Amino acid sequence: MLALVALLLALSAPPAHAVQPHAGGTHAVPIRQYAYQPATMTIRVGDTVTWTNEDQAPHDVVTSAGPAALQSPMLETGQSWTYTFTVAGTYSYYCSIHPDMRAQITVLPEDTPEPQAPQAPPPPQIQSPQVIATTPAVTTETVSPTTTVPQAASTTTPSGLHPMLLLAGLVAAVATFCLLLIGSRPDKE
Ligand code: CU1
Repeated sequence: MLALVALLLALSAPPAHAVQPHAGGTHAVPIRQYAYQPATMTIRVGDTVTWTNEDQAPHDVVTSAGPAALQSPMLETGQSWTYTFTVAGTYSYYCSIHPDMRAQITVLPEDTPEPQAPQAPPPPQIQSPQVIATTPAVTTETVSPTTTVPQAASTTTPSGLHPMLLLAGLVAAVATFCLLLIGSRPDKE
């Protein structure tokens, strides 16, 4: 069981890192068949992107819009160009030789806690079932006292008879004792 849990944790951890590109991370964008792959990607400030031309035709990377201007040299087959994004924002770029080749990179601020947002909702969802779970428990406890109340009433009724019987027995015992005393005195006189 522990091994299974450890395996699940180990398997779930790497995707979380893949979703959140850490600052200073590296990303590869191959240029294949007149297309940047992937055409859209989201990274963080401080991340580095490397474009590599895998086509026979030359390509480059030129921004058409964005907070900073990018202009790569012409990349021949097998050549690559690396750029480190320092300004957050959305960058649209294209190939100056093939303007139909378009792609986009969204650069998030470094301190944006993206994976913590989906993690925050689960705790309140867990807490609300716990509150609901305690509420029925209280109601079941309140039901059980009502059933014990008639039991207590029925037990008090027979227990109330016992003192009466004890009193009657005591009275009878005292009476017989007194009668014995009275009866013994005239014999001596
Ligand atoms: Cu091109």
